[in-house]
Amino acid sequence: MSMTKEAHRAAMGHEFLDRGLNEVDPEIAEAIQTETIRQNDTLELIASENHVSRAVLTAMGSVFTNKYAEGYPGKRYYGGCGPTDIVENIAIERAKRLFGAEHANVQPHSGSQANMSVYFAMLKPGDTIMGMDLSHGGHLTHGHPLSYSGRDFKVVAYHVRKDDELIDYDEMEQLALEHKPRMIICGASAYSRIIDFKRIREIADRSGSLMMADIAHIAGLVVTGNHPSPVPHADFVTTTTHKTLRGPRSGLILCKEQYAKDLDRAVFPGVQGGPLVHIIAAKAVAFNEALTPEFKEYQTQIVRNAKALAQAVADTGFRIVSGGTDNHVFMTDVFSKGITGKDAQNILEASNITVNKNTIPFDTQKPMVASGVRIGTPAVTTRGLREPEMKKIAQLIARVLDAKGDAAAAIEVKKGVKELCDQFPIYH
Ligand code: DSN
Repeated sequence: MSMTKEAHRAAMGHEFLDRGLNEVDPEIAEAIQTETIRQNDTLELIASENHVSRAVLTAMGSVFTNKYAEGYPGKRYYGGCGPTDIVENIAIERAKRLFGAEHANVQPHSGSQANMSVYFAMLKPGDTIMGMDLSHGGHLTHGHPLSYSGRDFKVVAYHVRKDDELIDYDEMEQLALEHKPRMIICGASAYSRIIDFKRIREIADRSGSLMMADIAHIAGLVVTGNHPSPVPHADFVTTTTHKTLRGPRSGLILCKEQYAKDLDRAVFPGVQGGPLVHIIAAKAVAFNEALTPEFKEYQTQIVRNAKALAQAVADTGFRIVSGGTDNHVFMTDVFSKGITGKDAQNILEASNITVNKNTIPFDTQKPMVASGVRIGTPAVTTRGLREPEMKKIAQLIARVLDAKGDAAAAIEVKKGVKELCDQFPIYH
């Protein structure tokens, strides 16, 4: 006797397809719920984090996760890519419009893979590259010895000046003329001042170097005119899409048309296999959000908040690296009050304020200890906090750090954080 269609589907565990997460996997469902509560009850000051819209979350959780689509729109190695092509073409067009770029590749899974793809397209192992020293604010993938970028290439690092903690463009120029790097990499993960992309282009022209700007941190500021754009100057611009840009956790590359073919080949099949179509869909949604006037106001408020918070933290007696900020982030030298970055991070976390420890230029502590904490305003600005709340946050930070995290202070500050968070919920 043959099985009914329903019995056969049940025997294959087919009903799993339609069951909810709570039922199928309560452990993971509970962890997601706990994380949702943690985010709601936390002042998120990690400069590289943000809270995406429900629309972005929906696209990320869509059935496009089921699709293989190696190749590019109109040139795929798989059938059934019609809707995928629509999504990828929309994402490309929006990215080009948003940044004013000649060519966009929306397939990189992350910032690290975006950078790797540019190197793969233009460099050979053994070539010389020049990037900003990690401990001065650069990024692992800009030539740090522990990253692929430091393993495959000869690396020359430039720095900030000791006196004002600003990028030393004179040193950059002198090193570039001396070492003639194939590529100069600029952009930072812990630098609070405007980056002079025009000057870097001039240096690259003098040393015969390509120029790559990694704007992962400041992409949102760039597209809204809150930071000068590198697009007219750089041969390649890379970015993540989840920081100030407030999209899904992913990457993006922009370049001049002349490099388009080499770049696309480097991303796929050079560095990656099948693209994450659900994430590309979410990137398209985020780019659309970033094209609105509200996004410009949001980015402007991020900067206002960062300036207000840096000033208010300085008013409590902490030294701010370079004396303040022009963007979304600032580095607080907590060791100026005898606390290590590591201890400060832990003390603040116990009161539901999240930051990350970070080395500061010319740090005397090891990276895992560090003298600083990096503080950024993209996430708290998303949930609606403004300048008056920045003053409150600074007072909460100072209260618990000055008390070295003693129990009474921790409880009091946690209560203050909860009050602020309750006034500004993330998702209703
Ligand atoms: N981009 C780094 C950050 O700024 O947090 C992580 O790689």
